[in-house]
Amino acid sequence: MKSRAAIAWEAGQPLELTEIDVEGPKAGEVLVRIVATSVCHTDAYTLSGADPEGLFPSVLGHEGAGVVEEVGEGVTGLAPGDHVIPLYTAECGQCKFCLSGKTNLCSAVRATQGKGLMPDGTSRFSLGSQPLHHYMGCSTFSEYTVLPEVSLARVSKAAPLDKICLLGCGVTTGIGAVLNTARVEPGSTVAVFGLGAIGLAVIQGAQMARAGRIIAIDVNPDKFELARQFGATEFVNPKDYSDPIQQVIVDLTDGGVDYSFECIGNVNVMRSALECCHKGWGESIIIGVAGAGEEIATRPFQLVTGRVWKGSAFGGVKGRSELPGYVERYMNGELKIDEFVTHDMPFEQINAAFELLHEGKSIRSVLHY
Ligand code: NAD
Ligand code: AHE
Ligand code: ZN
Repeated sequence: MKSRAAIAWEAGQPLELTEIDVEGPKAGEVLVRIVATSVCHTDAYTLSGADPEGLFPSVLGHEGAGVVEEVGEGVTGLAPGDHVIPLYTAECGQCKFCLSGKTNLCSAVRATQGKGLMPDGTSRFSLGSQPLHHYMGCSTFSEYTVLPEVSLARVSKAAPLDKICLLGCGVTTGIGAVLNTARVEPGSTVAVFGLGAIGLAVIQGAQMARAGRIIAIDVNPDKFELARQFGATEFVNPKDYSDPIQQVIVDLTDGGVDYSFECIGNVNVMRSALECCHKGWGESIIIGVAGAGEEIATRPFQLVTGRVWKGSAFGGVKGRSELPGYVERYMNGELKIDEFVTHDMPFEQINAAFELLHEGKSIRSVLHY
């Protein structure tokens, strides 16, 4: 079938809007009509050429929501008409990872996903004779996309797809990093580096966890007002200080924070986020994604003296079993999503959505097909 899509032909170039060919679902696969998708910084990171797994040409996009159109042979858990959120972290429920009870990282489709292919090693996307790569197992920048059944969470039909698409990545990642990865306790002092969708979702999670102080840090002061609305209690622009930012935070907090979160993808800030943690117990969670070849560093003494460095992927959330509950909490008014949507636009304006993100003018732009 034909599908409206945006193709990433090469690193650093705008996406090309065109009509591509999408093959129907094979065994264990599902054809989904994406109704809305947003642009996450990770899409921009891969398009920039910094992603060691980045492949071109490809159909990017991983923060979307849609409706099942057709299921392949052997698919039993989904049917046409179901509302779904694509998952870049699948949940098969059967692999060593899923059975461990220790992680949300599932191994069922991850190897082929990283190669831009479906589990059988082929692509469902093409333009003429040119095959196109899938991206993060989702490719939500095509109106019609094909995913493995294990990469789809079935959610309530009552929820607006143009809002819950943000649960496909940003909102869930930030909240989950607080509640699952860090397990922030009531009364804790929390520092959040970077106030895009991920950082704001961390702030929301910290408020849900009843943190005592939530320190919001960004070099763009335009981000502070929304951070305040999400529950941040203090605001720090590193540009206002001559001291290193870790020293500024340590001075503000009588020796350091209980938890810090890096939501930027900057390895220097990752170090600062670790080093602003309190001696003996402070934990720093890396959420930001850094470019090929970049590495983190600190003095081992920082860890010897009790600080802990952790990372979090999709907030430690198991998508098929837990995302329906996130959707319910949104519908019950227990979880904010609408506030992240700073722009709504037709899918055709996708390159403008990337520009707004780069310019720091948007939190999330939702694209409507
Ligand atoms: P974003 O671009 O919307 O937000 C980043 C924020 O960081 C901006 O507000 C920017 O002003 C700020 N910033 C930049 N440099 C800074 C500095 N030196 N000090 C303080 N603030 C600084 O991005 P986003 O969509 O919120 O994504 C944030 C990061 O999280 C990206 O690296 C993205 O790839 C990553 N991410 C990871 C996961 C995961 O599962 N681990 C999921 C989603 C996104
Ligand atoms: N491809 C990159 C890694 C990118 C990365 O870390 N991705 C996050 C999700 S970012 C969503 O916006 C993730 O979940 N990682 C775990 C995984 O299995 O990919 C690289 O460095 O190779
Ligand atoms: Zn993302």
